[in-house]
Amino acid sequence: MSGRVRRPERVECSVHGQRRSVGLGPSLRSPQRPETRVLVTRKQRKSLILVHPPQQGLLEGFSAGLIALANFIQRRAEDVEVTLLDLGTAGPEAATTAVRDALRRASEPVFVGISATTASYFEALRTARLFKSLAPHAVVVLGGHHASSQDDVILERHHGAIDVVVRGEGEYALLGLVQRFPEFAAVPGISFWRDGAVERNSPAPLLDPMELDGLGVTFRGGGIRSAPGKFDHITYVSARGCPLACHFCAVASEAVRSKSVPAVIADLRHLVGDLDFTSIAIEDNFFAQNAARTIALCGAIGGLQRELSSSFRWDCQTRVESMVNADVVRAMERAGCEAVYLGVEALTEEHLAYLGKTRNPSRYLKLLADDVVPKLVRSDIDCYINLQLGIPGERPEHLDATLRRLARLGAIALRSRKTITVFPQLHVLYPGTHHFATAVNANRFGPNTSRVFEPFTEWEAAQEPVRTWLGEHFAHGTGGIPEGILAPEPLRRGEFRVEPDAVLRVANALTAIERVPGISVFHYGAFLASVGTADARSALAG
Ligand code: B12
Ligand code: SF4
Repeated sequence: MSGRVRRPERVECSVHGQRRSVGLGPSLRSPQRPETRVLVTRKQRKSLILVHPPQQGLLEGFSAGLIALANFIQRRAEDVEVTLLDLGTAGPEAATTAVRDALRRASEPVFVGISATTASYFEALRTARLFKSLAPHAVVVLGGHHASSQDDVILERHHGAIDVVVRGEGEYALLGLVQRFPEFAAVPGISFWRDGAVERNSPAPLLDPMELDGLGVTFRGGGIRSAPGKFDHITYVSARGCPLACHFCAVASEAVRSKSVPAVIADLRHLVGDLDFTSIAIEDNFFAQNAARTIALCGAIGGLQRELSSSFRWDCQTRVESMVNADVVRAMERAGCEAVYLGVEALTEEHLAYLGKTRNPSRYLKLLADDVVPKLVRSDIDCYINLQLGIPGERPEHLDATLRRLARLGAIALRSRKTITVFPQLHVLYPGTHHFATAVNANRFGPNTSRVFEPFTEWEAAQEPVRTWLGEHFAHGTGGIPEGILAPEPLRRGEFRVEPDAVLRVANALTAIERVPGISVFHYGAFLASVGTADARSALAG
């Protein structure tokens, strides 16, 4: 992959937010937590510590979600002192020291907001317990993708460590919580434990495009030690949501909201012009969903490239269908797009249907091979393909068909003296997905299927060296339930046992893919968080 990010020593906040009244409605009675009520009797500035928990073995990259939350709250709640605490590459001792230091600097009441994907949930819980052990009065809030769809399970099991779960986009929910505390029971978007049961409030409003425009991309005071994004690119999100509903995806069916073109350009000017980043990963779920916006945005990015003294490269994630439009591809090329990650996911009709990727798998595969790949390899844009292995019920004929189709794509690439890079993913089940809902309905992982992520994440944390091997070879190798490599019989009883034959099958599949002319396979090993990588990356960035 080309391009290294030059990471600045210090980042600062750049954009000012919009004000808007939320209309939270009347407060209900406050929750029965005498110890937390004591905190507000002291008339002081409140503290909000937003925590990126330890990420060992996962793809390194600080959470853009936490930066968005920090900026949103800091601008709207002047009595709240917001800090970011990055434990991404901290070992247990360093994490304890950092938490102690953060608490020492904080004034009560202290709110601790921890971000959790399914892969980081186990460490997020550990971090929550650490905060509670050092500051029992702190109000600990869990948010992020895992928390959003497992609020009831988490609160039932861990209400001693987690006080509140924020579901979905966290800006308004967290703002309501810190502003209204301790009368927070009516705040939309939160779930909490009260009188021996989980209270789940109605969803909070999503940010509208104008509000997205006002979110900064960096946060003053920094505190970020992890890499700023994956594969030496800084994460940048220009739009939220996705209208589609792929069965495996944790972010499906949410209204798309995009930043305006001038706001994106202001953000990029700040990242490149002020902070010297030269490689940017646009992590919208589905870049180029709207052709007109994409062409306008790319025109403006091209203008920025000409205006700035140093040029920058960017990549994005998109769908096969969006790259059919030649004008879009040309505009992206002219704007300095270095690569597109195509969420192809599978190269057999049967698997595409299972994944809910497209209603018409044959047409999709034809578009890919006859139109999109030829167009991309003739351009300056590199073609990356996300491909899932270990799909349940995978048979040798699936691999044969996949290799045949890859060989055709590789041959097309070679004719233009290019290669296509495959980014292998392991097929896994995440909470909140269509696949998981189907599993719950069928009790596929035993009678407690809806609670399976509790034992699963605990079990997974102890699975070395398989966990490391999976992390090095697959995105999504860790986190969700890798149904295709677990022994089926025990799994039906809710027990997890890696099936060595299945692991061998995916390992062989990887080797076979790597041998296809014109195809290379990406290796994740160098980009995983491990204790101390932050220092190595800082040196690299310097
Ligand atoms: C950029 C990105 C990354 C980056 C940055 C990760 C990060 N922590 O942000 C990198 C490349 C490092 C990465 C790594 C991984 N990722 Co990733 N990634 C994304 C992506 C494409 C965009 C995330 C983003 O910035 N969104 C925009 C921001 C504004 O939204 P947000 O992060 O969700 O945050 C909002 C809310 O979730 C909430 N919130 C989040 N945290 C908190 C905390 C509190 C206290 C509160 C109140 C609210 C709150 O409020 C935020 C603002 O509205 C998403 C897809 C998606 N659309 O979310 C996948 C996604 C988050 N990744 C996913 C996965 C699986 C991974 C990996 C496990 C891959 C791997 N095998 O290593 C790792 C795990 C990293 C980790 N932290 O656990 C899955 C998570 C699914 C799940 N149930 O867990 C997603 C959803 C992809 C998918 N479609 O399935 N990823
Ligand atoms: S996989 Fe991509 S296209 Fe499908 S629902 Fe998720 S974000 Fe949308």
